[in-house]
Amino acid sequence: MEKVYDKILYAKKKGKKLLAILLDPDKLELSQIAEAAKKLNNNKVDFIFVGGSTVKNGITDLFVKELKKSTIIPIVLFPGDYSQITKEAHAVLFLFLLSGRNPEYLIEQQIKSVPLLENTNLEVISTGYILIEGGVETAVQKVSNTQPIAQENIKKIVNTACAGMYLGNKLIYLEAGSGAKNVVNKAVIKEVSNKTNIPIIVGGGIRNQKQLEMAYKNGADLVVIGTAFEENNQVLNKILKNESIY
Ligand code: 1GP
Repeated sequence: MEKVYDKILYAKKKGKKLLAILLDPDKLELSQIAEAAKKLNNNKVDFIFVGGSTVKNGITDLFVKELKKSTIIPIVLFPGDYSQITKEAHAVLFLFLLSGRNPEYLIEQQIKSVPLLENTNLEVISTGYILIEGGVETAVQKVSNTQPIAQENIKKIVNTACAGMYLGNKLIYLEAGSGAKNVVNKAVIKEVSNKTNIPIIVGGGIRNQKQLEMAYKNGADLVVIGTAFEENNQVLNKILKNESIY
């Protein structure tokens, strides 16, 4: 299978925009996976992200195994905790919570994940993860015990993203948080995109075609949708056909 990061880099070079759907093993039953996968297979989904803030130990492994029975879309772990790492997936976003000042999410989790990464073929993709104020207190904020950066503080967001790039991150993830009321705004995406040269992921609160287009237009290379798909898995047909969701 083509490497996930190569696909992202190639798409960026060609100006092709990518879409990932986030499935949270805590919210989707094993028995619902096949049905959900069918919806993803029928639409233009480039990656399936799997992860959540509070997934119980061992569930992700079963979840990804089940998912692979129903799809050939590459599965990328987006772990809220190192215990969610499973060799069953194709790649893992190796996350650094750069907006926070909690050493647990800056280096401890990464060290704890090493034994789980050994003897796997997982593609490990270093990702600078920046939590941005999305209008509601999000699960990431609670679990990581860190504060998001205000949307208005563009300079700080840009400097944080650039620091991640200089540290060697291969991706920057601008995250408004799952279920965010306000998506990451265009000025933020645009500035980060202007000042960095690595692919940018944008997620959190995206529910319609307009928001998707806004993110792409301002420099997002990959957009992640979770909650809107969970709430209504017809959402993809509608988003891609430019119909409003609600
Ligand atoms: C959350 O960016 C993802 O980590 C997706 O957010 O669930 O709000 O789509 P939503």
